[in-house]
Amino acid sequence: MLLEKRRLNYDTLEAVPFAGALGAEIQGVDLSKPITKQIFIDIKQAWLDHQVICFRDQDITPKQQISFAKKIGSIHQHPFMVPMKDHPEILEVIKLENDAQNFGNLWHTDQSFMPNPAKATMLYAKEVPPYGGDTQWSNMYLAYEALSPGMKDLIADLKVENTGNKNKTRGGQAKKDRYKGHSSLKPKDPPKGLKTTNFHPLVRTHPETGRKSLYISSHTQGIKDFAFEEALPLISFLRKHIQKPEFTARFRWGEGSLALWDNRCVMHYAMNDYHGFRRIMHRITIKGDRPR
Ligand SMILES: O=C(O)CCC(=O)C(=O)O
Ligand SMILES: [Fe+2]
Repeated sequence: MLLEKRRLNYDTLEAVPFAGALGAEIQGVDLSKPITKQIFIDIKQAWLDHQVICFRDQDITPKQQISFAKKIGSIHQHPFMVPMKDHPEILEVIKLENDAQNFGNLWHTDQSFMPNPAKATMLYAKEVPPYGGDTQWSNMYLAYEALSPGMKDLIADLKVENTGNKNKTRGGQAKKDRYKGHSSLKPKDPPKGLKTTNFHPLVRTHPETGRKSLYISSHTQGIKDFAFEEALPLISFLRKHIQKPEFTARFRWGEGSLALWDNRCVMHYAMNDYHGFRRIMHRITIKGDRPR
């Protein structure tokens, strides 16, 4: 696998990659200070270049986080989860000492079951465990490019069926039941009439970079015009393929770390390996377009 040489220097900041596949730590930016036009241009470009950007030791208020997020796009509200009372734009992702489950413990891309899935997710660490609780991402440009020409041809025009609830590949369990007994994740019924199963291209083209990537996640439960038994082996193969370590990066959080990832070209996975400790994150998702 040949990785592209990545850009490290921008006019107002530096990007220090933390893995070969994707991900860079941004140095030289204080998010509690006004973000000038040029700083934002550089942040945006570094994000598109590295797919995931992380900032360390930031001290920002919920209002500052919201206004930073709004520079990327308008805020996306989670259809199944109850947001923060005082800041409905923010979802608190919490795992307490005695919770068994965490949120996002599957390879997925946010809201890929919606007609317009979230384009970006911003996670800001308020409290982190002394060890564990890392987030992993996988680069879907690389995962696509690594496929054989035959497989690329085979999947070129396929549409995946993504669902946010009662996924057939995971035993059909409802989200509400999955999070039952979890003291800190607050699922709610989605708004009436909301369609939470949608079809999207399995190979999508990024609207800003023009690059092709795979779009497959834990929400995928079928392929358009395929029988379930026919689709399952292909879905299973691709799910395994996207987890190849060479496509991935892993971030060790500190209090005050902030990560911004591009849901259009990366999958992510929240590690559940810190039992007995608490982890509290402030999460904002940004609205996206319909994948093409
Ligand atoms: O907590 C994390 O590391 C990520 C959780 C997740 O999947 C998300 O916030 O979308
Ligand atoms: Fe997620």
